[in-house]
Amino acid sequence: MTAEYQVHGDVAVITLNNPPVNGLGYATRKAIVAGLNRAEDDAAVQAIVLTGAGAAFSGGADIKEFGTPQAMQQPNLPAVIAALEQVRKPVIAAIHSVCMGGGLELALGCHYRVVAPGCSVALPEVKLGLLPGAGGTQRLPRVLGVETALNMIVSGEAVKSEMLAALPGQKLFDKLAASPEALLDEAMAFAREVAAKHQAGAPLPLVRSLPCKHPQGDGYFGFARNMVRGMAKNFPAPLKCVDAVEAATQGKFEDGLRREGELFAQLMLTPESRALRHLFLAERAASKIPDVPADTPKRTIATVAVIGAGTMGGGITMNFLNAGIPVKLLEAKQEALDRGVATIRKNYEAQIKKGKLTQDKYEQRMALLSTTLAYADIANADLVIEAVFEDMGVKEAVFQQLDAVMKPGAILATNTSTLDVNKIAAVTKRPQDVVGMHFFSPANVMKLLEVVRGEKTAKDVLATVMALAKKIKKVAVVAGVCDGFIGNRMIEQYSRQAGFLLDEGCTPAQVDKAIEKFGFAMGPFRMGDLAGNDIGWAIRKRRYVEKPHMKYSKTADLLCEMGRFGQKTGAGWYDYQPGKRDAIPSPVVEKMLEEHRKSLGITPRKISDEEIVQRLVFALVNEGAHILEDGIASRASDIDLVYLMGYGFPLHRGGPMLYADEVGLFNVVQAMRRFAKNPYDDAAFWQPAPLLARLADEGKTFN
Ligand code: T1G
Repeated sequence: MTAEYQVHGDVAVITLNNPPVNGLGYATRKAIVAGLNRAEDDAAVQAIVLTGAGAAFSGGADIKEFGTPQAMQQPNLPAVIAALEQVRKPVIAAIHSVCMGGGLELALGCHYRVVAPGCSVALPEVKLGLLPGAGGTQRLPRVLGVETALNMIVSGEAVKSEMLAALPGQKLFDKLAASPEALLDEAMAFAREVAAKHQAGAPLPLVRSLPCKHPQGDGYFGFARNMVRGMAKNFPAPLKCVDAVEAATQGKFEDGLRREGELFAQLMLTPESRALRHLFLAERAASKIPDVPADTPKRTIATVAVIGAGTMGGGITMNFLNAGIPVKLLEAKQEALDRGVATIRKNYEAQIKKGKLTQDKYEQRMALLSTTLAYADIANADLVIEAVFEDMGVKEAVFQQLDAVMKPGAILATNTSTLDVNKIAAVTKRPQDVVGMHFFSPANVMKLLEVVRGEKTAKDVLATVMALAKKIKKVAVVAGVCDGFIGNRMIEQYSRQAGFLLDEGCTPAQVDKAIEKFGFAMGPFRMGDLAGNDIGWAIRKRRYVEKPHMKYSKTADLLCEMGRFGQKTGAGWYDYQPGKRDAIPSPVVEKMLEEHRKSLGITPRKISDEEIVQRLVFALVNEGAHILEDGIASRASDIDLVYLMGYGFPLHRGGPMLYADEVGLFNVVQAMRRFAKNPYDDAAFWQPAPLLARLADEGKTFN
């Protein structure tokens, strides 16, 4: 059942029951209306209570239903809310835990609302690239006032019920229950009270009948638009939220409702909304590992050890301290340890200065940190994460020591960014306990965590690490073992294309500007100068040995041979003034490129921004398709998540694989056929991955 109906004396109770969060899918909407009609027809029923079973009153419209015929199948949500308002007996919403989106709009259609404390109340549609499409932009301002309502609608952020109930003059909640446990009884008692009043002829209160005005309407909404325009870059929804709420203050309720409906329909069709809805579902899908059941028992992770107090080790450590998990940090030398701890302190102190951390929280976290130079001291940690120098020999030596000292059942994780986790596991007697936890720098900031599954990694180790990732607020994506896992394997092809574009006539600035206009925060050359061009240089040197057939532009090596490692050496692809980060096109680099092209006999040509973007992005798409075929990622949305969360792919485009779907895989393959004809490019690479060719041929999509 998706909504249960029970009568307690003279009160009918309709309980939404559509786990996990009582999403208002078609069947649930029908069941609500059926319950209302049944209560209307039952003379013994004097009042109706509407509530939710389980973990939510309602998490809103069923996001999984969007884009399917059921989403607008009558009764759609506005119709259910209209039915609520037409019931001639008092309907009381009994709200607890989560009341969001369409769930709050449903409650606003009731005559009264009783809420439990601790309930998260929100209209988060803007986070999906939408706006409340079932009257929320018209009703919420009528019960909370225009400014409070607009802030909630434009931010999409949740507010606790007791906060809202305490707002002077608020009409959202008629009663704040003593506790979640007391909610239903208090709601039923309240229902009986109001039933008596209405039997005596008092009219049923409707939110839609409340006035909605703002004393300085034009000025306020003009100001609101300016504020929103600044923060809504690339996303149309926030500004339309302002339009919809403004419409609520300008005329009849029905007119405002119609305006809201128009704006909602427009947003539902935008690629930005599709991207954000894709991201919402992708984040949740990523936590599911096809062959690891959700109820796989997890190991307890009460204490963590980190090997290596460098930039990565320090950042990794902070994630666990922030989650209240004690960490023992191990280094080979005291001064390295002291440096690492000092860096952690500095990071926290910077957060305190910005008001993002309180002094006592800082002290609590630092109290969870201990340090040591002896492996014996970390033997009892439940998880140890190695974050030492990116060299196989060094890592194997560390894992041999870990294998010797760590207690049975400890999880041994490596933070390697590209090395073979199976080889690392093979130096231990417990490969089933070895897993990759690839954090992204800065590890205490970047949300992405690639969980690298070795051939022998045990299922409970995976389940444990995925749950732990959620606890330390990371977005975890499982990757198989290959060179570069998911993200670094893809950026390798992206970087190769960037190099070829220089060979053929582009300047670094032209490539960066084109891809930054597409939406990347930073193009490949500015990024190289920031991260350090020597890092890529070291990886390429390894690849030249491992993959002698792979074609690369020589430009990046020529740059490094000039000692131009980027900002850290004051010059890279760009020139930099001392102490400044502004990237200045460099005549030295320009000259190097001209000489390099001459040496290759290449006559530079004008390359369009469109070709630059297609070659960089479709290189990601094609490699992503290979990654899917190789089973390194289990779904296209995981690849999108990696690139959105770890590599700065523009959020409003939903990731490389969704972007390819939006462009149309047929068009992607057509472009690749053109690139394959370019003698200075890598024709072999531009052969579409078989999966991509098949999907394009069948008119299908990745997602
Ligand atoms: N529809 C469908 N499934 C949903 C859902 C929803 N609205 N919300 C959550 N789920 C699923 C989610 O996919 C996951 O499923 C499980 O619930 C647990 O989610 C007309 C059009 C409610 C605060 O934007 O913010 O109403 O992975 O891991 O951390 O104006 O989910 O187990 O299969 O996030 O406890 C507006 C979105 C919709 C709320 C719970 N509502 N959800 O957080 O669990 S648009 C939202 C959330 C709308 C109307 C418009 C959170 C949560 P699975 P979870 P959680």
